[in-house]
Amino acid sequence: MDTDHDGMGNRCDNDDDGDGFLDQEDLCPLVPDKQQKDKDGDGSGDLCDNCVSQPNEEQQDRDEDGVGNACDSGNDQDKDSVQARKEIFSL
Ligand SMILES: [Ca+2]
Ligand SMILES: [Ca+2]
Ligand SMILES: [Ca+2]
Ligand SMILES: [Ca+2]
Repeated sequence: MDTDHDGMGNRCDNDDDGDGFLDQEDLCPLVPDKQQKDKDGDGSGDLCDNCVSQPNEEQQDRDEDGVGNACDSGNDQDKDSVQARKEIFSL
């Protein structure tokens, strides 16, 4: 893996995404994110936070649909990333 293609593999590159923020202080170590915005202040940057407006430090996502448990209605059973409530409305 060499996310930023700078010739240094992620294992020895201390800035994996090449955005100028070292991994340790980068809110999204694998997403180039020069803004480093973290609206909910949970330590995950907006660009990689699976619940941008809900503080969820763990970023847990039980059903792996890309929507964190903290803001997941839990109804995306077909895993197409559209929550069931919206899918019902769109029928
Ligand atoms: Ca970085
Ligand atoms: Ca956040
Ligand atoms: Ca969050
Ligand atoms: Ca989820």
